[in-house]
Order: sequence, then structure tokens, then C-alpha cells
Amino acid sequence: NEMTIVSVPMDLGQARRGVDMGPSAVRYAGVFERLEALGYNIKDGGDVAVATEKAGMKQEAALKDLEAVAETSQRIEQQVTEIHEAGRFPLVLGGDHSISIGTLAAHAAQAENLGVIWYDAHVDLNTGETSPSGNIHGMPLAVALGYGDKKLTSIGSGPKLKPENIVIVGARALDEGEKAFVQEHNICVYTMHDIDRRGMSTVMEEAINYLRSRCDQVHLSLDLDGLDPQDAPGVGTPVVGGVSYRESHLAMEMLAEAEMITSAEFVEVNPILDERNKTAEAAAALMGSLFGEKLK
Ligand code: DIR
Ligand code: MN
Ligand code: MN
Ligand code: MN
Repeated sequence: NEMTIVSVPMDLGQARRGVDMGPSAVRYAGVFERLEALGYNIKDGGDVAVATEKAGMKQEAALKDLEAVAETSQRIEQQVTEIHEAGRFPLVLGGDHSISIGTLAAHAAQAENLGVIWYDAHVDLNTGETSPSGNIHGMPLAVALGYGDKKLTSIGSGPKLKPENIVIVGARALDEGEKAFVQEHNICVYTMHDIDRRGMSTVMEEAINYLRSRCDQVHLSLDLDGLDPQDAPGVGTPVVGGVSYRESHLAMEMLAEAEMITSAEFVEVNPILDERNKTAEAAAALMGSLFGEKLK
């Protein structure tokens, strides 16, 4: 029950300003109090220092702000590795989803066979070649699989993720190149169709049983845009028709029961686009469920 919470006020991986304030908003929503009440001994890991983009950086590049994202990812990798080495559970608050390049590199080094649950409206499997936006927050899963710019894939040591150890939940907005990537690598994606048709309960039961049978550690990466914009309006790339607030709690509660999550991050909360901190509060409440509120 030893946990370190670390903030990454990063907004370089996408185009909307404000997501760097996400960690403050989530802290303000009462995460520390909430998790302490569940018996966690929490250490505040503070902020990872985010690099600044160099003046004159070409914003039409295939990977925007690549240097600064790579430099920040190195720091994230180091800081998260230290948390693991101290024997504590790393909970990371984003920041845009490019922070996962660093977190996944750190988690993978601690596991024989890292599993990942990627809760997101998107699949984040773009590379510089396929990305329509050039935004690195659409690329972290591809990077962890070894695809993308060397400055990003070289972070951390050795191979990171295997395609068969990824389960994506809530997907509903894939770019063309991502569809091809999913097909080619046979990645397990539970789309909104699957959730509508079979229910979140069945989807999560399958995901849990599958990852439990093959992985020694499982990371949860939750992009708040996985939720429906009615429940989580404060995100930079909202997509209608998402997972409901209640379905998301069910998913977190099932993960708590399964006792299988060994690291987690909550990303893409953008307070400037939010309505009275609703999205940060949803993130904090989902953390409550993930860490066992229903069980205590
Ligand atoms: C889009 C958006 N697929 C891109 N990705 C987002 O820019 O690559 N991922 N928002 O969560
Ligand atoms: Mn910028
Ligand atoms: Mn994402
Ligand atoms: Mn997303």
C-alpha cells in the first residue's frame, strides 16, 4: 500500500493549451485524501520537469516538438523507475498521452512480460508516417512496440511491449494507418460496438482473464477522452459516443477486484476546456474505484 503520485504537466504532445494544468486540477479534486482514506501511504513525487520547445521549432514537422518530448520522456522514465525501485506503486497524472512513452519504458523494464490496458477513444498507434496531426500523443503505443522515431523508441532499455499483451478499451476514432496497424499486429481492441453489444462487464472479464494468464505486471493507461464527452468534457480531442461514467467505474472496480494492476496513469485532463472541474473529478473518482473504494 505504498504509493508515489507524480505529476507530468506536459502539453507538448498535442495542440490544445491547458492539458499541462491537468495534474493540478486532479490534485485539487482530492486524490490524495481519497486514496489515503483507503489506507494508502502516499508520497508526493512532485512534478517531472517538462522540457521547453526550442524557439523556431518547425510545427509542421511529422512529429511536433520531438526533441522536447524525447527529453521529457527520458526524465519520466528515470523518475518512474526510481518509484519502482523504492518498491512503491507509481501513479502518474498527465499531461497529454505522450507521457506514456516514458512510463511504459520504465514499467516494461520491471516486468518479464508487461501487459497494458489502454482505456481511450483512440488507439495511439500512429507513427510519423501515418499521423494526420503530427501530435506525439497519438503515438505512444506504437513507440512502446518499437515503431516510430528512434529518439522515442530508444528511451529505456530493451524491448517494451508485445502486441499480444495490449488490450484497448473504448476505441471509436482510429486513423487509417492505425486500422492497418491493428490488423497487421492483431491487436486486441474492444470498440464501443463491443461494449454496447456485450456489456462492459463481459469485456473487462475477458480482458482481465486474458492478461492474467500471460502477464506478470499490468499497467492501466486511462485517457479521459475514453469517457463520453458528457461525462468528461475537459479533454482536447473529445469523441461522441463514449464509455459512460458508470461503465467506467465498473471497469475500475473490476480491476480492483482482480488485484492485477501494478502501475497506472490518468491523462489528457484539460481544465481550460472543462466544466467546473468535472473531468478532473471524474478522474479522481475513477482512481477511488481502481484503488478499492467499493471493497472497503
Ligand atoms: C489522433 C488523436 N489519432 C492523432 N489521438 C488521440 O492525433 O493521432 N489520442 N487524441 O488519445
Ligand atoms: Mn507547442
Ligand atoms: Mn490517448
Ligand atoms: Mn484519446
